[in-house]
Amino acid sequence: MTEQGVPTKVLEIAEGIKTMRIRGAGKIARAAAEALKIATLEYGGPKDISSFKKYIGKVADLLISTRPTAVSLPNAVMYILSSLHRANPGTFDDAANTVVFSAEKFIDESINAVKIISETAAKRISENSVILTHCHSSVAVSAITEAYKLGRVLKVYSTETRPFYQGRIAAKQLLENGVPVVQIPDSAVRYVMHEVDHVIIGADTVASNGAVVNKIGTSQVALAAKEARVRVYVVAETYKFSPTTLVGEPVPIEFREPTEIVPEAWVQKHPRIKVLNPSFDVTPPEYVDAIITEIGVIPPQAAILVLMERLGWALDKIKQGGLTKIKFEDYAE
Ligand code: RUB
Repeated sequence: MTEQGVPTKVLEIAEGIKTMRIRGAGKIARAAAEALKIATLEYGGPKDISSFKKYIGKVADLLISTRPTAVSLPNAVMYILSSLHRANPGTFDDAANTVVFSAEKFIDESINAVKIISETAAKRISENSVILTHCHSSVAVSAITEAYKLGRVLKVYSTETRPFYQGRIAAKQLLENGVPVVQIPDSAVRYVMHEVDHVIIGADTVASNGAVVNKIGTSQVALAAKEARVRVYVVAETYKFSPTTLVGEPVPIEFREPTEIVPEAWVQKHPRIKVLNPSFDVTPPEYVDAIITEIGVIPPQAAILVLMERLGWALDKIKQGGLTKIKFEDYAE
């Protein structure tokens, strides 16, 4: 337990997300839900609802401050806090049970969503397909593996995904699942695209207009696919859809350290050099053939329907003016 009363394990999860030991939008969301559960079980403050809500709001703010782009993170936190808000608990025990229950429910539903998406996506992959994937999306890996088990995947081109090389994680996991993988540099995407049947990628955030925010380079992959008339499928759980984009909030793009791109010594040797390291980019809806979610296969333009169906509670909050600048410490009250 730290001085501020936040359990060490929770701080470790927050640090893990920040330093990308825990990464990928789905994993981040589940880790945040787990952190709220741990924070509740290890709460040592006064056993009244108001103190508990203040504390849990503080933990929520800490968690969502770790990485800005994947909306799965605030959506997971919001899912749990809004259930606390709606339950209107009469005792501390009721409040604590509500948080633990909805954290577990979020994690279970999230894992189940990945399973449903993978089964759905596998049906869209034709026999003997060559697939290209970018970065490491656990949903994309799972969907490709499912299709492979059905005997539909010939091989997978997996990009390195510079500068953090998440593509190596995708390649490793696919290989472990028996899928033949060819690792390529990001710059070889257009070179191989004529051989590719389907591009399958994950998402960090889907905006209300259907634009997909994913690892840097995704929009170039989609551009090359469109030129070659190759279908682009985005596999994404519904908690990756962003309610705040509906009221015009842009999706914040994370910029990471220059040293991920060039070594410190090189920067020191060339002090006038500037390095730009955006971690995500935006693929417009026209470059996406379908978004495969746990509630079905939709055209990106139908993102608004997903928001209404799955995140209606968040939209209500937005209408009341409460969610555009999320500050959970106030929201939990
Ligand atoms: C990971 C990334 C992934 C999405 C989806 O970025 O862009 O494609 O998060 O992943 P980072 P998943 O490595 O910077 O977190 O399907 O696992 O949720």
